[in-house]
Amino acid sequence: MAPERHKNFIDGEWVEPSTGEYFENRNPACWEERIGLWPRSGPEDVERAVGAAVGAFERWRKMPAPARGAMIKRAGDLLGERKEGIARAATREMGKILLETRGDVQEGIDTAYYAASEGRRLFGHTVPSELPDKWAMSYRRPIGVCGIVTPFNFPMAIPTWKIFPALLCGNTVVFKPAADVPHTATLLVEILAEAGIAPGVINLVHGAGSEVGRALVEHPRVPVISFTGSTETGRRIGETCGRMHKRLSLEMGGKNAQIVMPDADMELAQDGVLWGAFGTTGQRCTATSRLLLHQDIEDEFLSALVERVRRLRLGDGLEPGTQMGPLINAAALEKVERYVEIAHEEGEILCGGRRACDADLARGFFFEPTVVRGVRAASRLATEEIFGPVLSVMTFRDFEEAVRMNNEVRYGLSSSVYTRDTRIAFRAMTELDTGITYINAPTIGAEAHLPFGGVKETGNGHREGGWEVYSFYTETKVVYVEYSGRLQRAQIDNY
Ligand code: UN1
Repeated sequence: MAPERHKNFIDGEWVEPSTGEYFENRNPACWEERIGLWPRSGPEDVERAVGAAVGAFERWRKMPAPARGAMIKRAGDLLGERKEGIARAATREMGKILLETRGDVQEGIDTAYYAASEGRRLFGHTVPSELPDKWAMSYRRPIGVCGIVTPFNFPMAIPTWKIFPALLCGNTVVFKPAADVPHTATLLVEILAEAGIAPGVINLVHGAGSEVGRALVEHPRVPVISFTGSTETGRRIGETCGRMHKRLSLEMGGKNAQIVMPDADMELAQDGVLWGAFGTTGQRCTATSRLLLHQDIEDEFLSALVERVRRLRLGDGLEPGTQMGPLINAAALEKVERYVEIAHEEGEILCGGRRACDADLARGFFFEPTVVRGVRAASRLATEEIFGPVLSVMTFRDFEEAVRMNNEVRYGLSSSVYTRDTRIAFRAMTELDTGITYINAPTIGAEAHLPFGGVKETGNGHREGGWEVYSFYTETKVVYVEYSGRLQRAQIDNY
């Protein structure tokens, strides 16, 4: 049977791409399994989508924010009703286990309900004027069309982190999902349309980053871009947005470390690193890719850990009992293989280190969970983002050295420390140079209602999630109201 052809969503209609071209979406756990065909769109499709979004903006921005919120609440309800089906579709196209894709959809539901309630806040300030009979206040206005460009690893959570707040604030959206996960994106946009969002307010254009993403970023009528993905792509987007004076939120790479102090609960720290390093097959920007162990506990900790890593069950994420799915595609697998070659030179591979090649697993992009010991702090393994199930282990003498090692990479998303010492915990909170620090918990697992983002080359100063993202999607407008009936000159007449 020929795989089903899917469409773009522009101005409230499901439409074929102007190019007439399609790409195939396949299951990374079993590459011969074809899921469907999605549009390989071109700049003309972006042009139409942006035109629709510009047209819809004037009406959408005038709808009261609580009414916009009610529609987003409805989208959250529909996500809840279809959670299982969406989670299955997501696992099938991107590989992570069902438990995780259910969590991914749940993050979308939580984000919807938070956004809906924000429709009844979107606070401005009322501030005393320095002059009599005069009021001063601020309120938040939408900006316009937002270009949303998202990665494969959280095919529901990340798009909703961006799209729901953008819409709630009164902006319209053109959404370009990663080409590895077009199905989940389609299911999300179907829900938004069903929730009553008017034509043109949400538009979906499938295709390649180099074509669709680029046309969107370079479009003069798209004043806001939000991107999650690699630091290299983010840098190029940043150059364009800088030149064009666009507002840009970047969420990029990580090289997150878990630090284990000698007084820690060792089993808890092992639970943490297993989940942090091998959850989502290591394909989270928050993944634990460095394990920093106090030198006194290294041998004991690693022998227990490696035994548990060896027992991790690889397989199709839809099968109950699977603990780790495949990598997303052939390019990801090759990248991991290249890093493991380096690992042979830069450290000692304690387990894993090769493609999983038993008959079933050989049909997909499976790589054995890998632990590398004796990695030098300045080596490529210790400093570059791998985005796969490869954990580099290093040791430190004291907490000061652990902090230095944590902070010396160019990224700064997430960090974690396991200790029972309150003093160390508080020092970690203040001294670790990352956007998020976990005490006695792994580097992954950020909650949807708190600001999410990193420092240094991980981001550009913005945060997603929580209350902060609403500042990103609005402009502050200040209003002064005079009722003294005379000219009062600020800074001159007040004293
Ligand atoms: C990402 O890795 O790209 O904190 C996002 C977490 C998730 C989000 C991760 N809630 O692990």
